[in-house]
Amino acid sequence: MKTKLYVVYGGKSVEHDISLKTARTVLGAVDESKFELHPIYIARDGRWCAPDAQGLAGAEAAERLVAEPAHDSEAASIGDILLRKLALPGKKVVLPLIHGSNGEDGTLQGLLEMLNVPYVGNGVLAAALTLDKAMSKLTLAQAGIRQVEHRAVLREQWLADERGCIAWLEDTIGYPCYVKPASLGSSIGINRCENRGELTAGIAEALQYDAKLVVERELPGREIQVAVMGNEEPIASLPGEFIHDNRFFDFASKYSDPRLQMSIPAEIGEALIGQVRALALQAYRTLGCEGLARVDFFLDRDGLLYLNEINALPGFTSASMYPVMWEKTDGTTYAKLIERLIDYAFTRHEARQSLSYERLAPC
Ligand code: G1L
Repeated sequence: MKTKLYVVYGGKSVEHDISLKTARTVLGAVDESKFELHPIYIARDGRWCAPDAQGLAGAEAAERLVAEPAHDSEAASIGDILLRKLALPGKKVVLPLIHGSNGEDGTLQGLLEMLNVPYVGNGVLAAALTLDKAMSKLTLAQAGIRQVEHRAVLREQWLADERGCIAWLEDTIGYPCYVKPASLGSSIGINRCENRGELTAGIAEALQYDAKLVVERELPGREIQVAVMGNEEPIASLPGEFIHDNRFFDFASKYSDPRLQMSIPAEIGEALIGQVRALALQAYRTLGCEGLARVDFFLDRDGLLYLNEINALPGFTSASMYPVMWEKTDGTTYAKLIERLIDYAFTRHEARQSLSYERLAPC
């Protein structure tokens, strides 16, 4: 019997369109002789839609849901849809392809835990931690992992004392720096600032996306990334590097700029390759990641590695760094990668089932 694969995509997020594109690619790639596809679309207004688009192939069904979101019963709640869908008999797994509040910040994972359904990717704690750059940096610092100098700023703090905030950031971080909303994945709301005017404008912009932001000192150097997957014994890919002339690229160019070249393995020498893979695994374990994550580093001119961030929701089209790194590391194709991630979802779920919820007699 085929495994039912519930792909949740869209979402009340500025990354809605990226999620759609990702879902299209995923649904078009999975082997339909092994999986029965069930798209679940979350519209921009947060409503959930999952009519039975029977007879349509996965990617087509996904398109139909986007084009006619009202197709579903009027006000289907998340709980209604999940309960109705997930009550179907048979082996099932959820693939959450969404970003942001009410999606991959741990809330959807919590709902799925309570429903006792296996799902791909990180659990509640790691999803919540990795979605908040300030919290993940704190946790990684505690583990002694080298990171770029940074400060977190809360909206209340900014509104109460703009001048004080600026003075503090100039003292501790300086220019050039980057301002980033604490919780977004792609380059949305991120700005490079070279002076007080740009920093003030950058903070105002980032605060439109999140009530918390981080300001990071710029570190001149190379950007190295490692793909990690697995649960208790995660494995790390060969490192990859983005080769680009301008150091920082905006949202549009990040997703479409053909000048952006990937180099895998990154040409950094055997010793650094070993170091960066080990560090990626250490960071993954520190944040309690499960399933997958992409770990991003800076390599400075002295050959020192700095952790930049852990992305538990990496770009995931067939041309994205994460899948391509695996392909170059061990030949795993895009479709096979999805199957491997689904296998990790099942093994984690099984391991959870064997936990004891009774007090055991001491042995
Ligand atoms: F399902 C996986 F593998 F866990 C997974 C889930 C989500 C991989 C990659 C992503 N990425 C995204 O959802 C996205 C942030 C690229 C779309 Cl919004």
